[in-house]
Amino acid sequence: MAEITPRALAAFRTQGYVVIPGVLDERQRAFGSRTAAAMLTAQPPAAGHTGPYFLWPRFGLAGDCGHDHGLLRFYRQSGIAELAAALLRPDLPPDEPDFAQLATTIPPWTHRPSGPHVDGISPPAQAGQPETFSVLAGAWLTDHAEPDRGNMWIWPGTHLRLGEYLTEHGADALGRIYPGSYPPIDLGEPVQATGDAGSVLFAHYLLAHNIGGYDGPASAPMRQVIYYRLRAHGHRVRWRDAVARPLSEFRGAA
Ligand SMILES: O=C(O)CCC(=O)C(=O)O
Ligand SMILES: [Fe+2]
Repeated sequence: MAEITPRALAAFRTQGYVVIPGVLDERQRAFGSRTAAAMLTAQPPAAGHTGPYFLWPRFGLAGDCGHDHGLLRFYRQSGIAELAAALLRPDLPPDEPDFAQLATTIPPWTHRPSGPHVDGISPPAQAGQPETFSVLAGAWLTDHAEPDRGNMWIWPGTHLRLGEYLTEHGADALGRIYPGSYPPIDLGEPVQATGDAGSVLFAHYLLAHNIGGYDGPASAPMRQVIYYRLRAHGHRVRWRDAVARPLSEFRGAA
């Protein structure tokens, strides 16, 4: 069974992300893929669309027919909650998410991100409390072993540098950046997250990241990831402290 080793925790703390292999077994992956396929049939991308295509299901109360959303059931079966809890402090387990993101990338899409973004920033006109969270969990339904197959781009270590910036400028500086952008800190060089299908990527909320290109033929399978944006219990009231002290919600000395 997949677990968070001390080495994985150390990587998450210093790099801001870690890929845990072998989290989803065949049955769980098949269930995730069936659920994704049904969602894409109900809300398909436009004919001929290439590049990213995202769906954002909200879970709410059990649906009209009394069933929970498939992606909530997938979350409960996948073991992601237990792994996230092993990254987070024992007294701050993740709350169950109330929405998910089905992220797909349809080839060919030769694209290189010009820079990163931070999630959950609304347009300045509606600026208010940013939709911060603790950790992004991405369940890879498809293979990410090779780069340039829609893999997420990541700027390692930026979660710590952005935390320093927010300590200096105040946590509310987050709400003043433009959506789809990132505060002016030293980014360093990006990497692409790679690993096999069935892996789960955990990325710190503050980590600089962006959507990557898919340099493959139109006949190649679309890339599929299910993302959950997880909040450690009580994060909403603690968010200013959580972003100014980026490791304070996680295991190990903050
Ligand atoms: O496509 C991806 O893996 C990244 C998506 C992303 O960063 C976002 O939707 O906020
Ligand atoms: Fe993002």
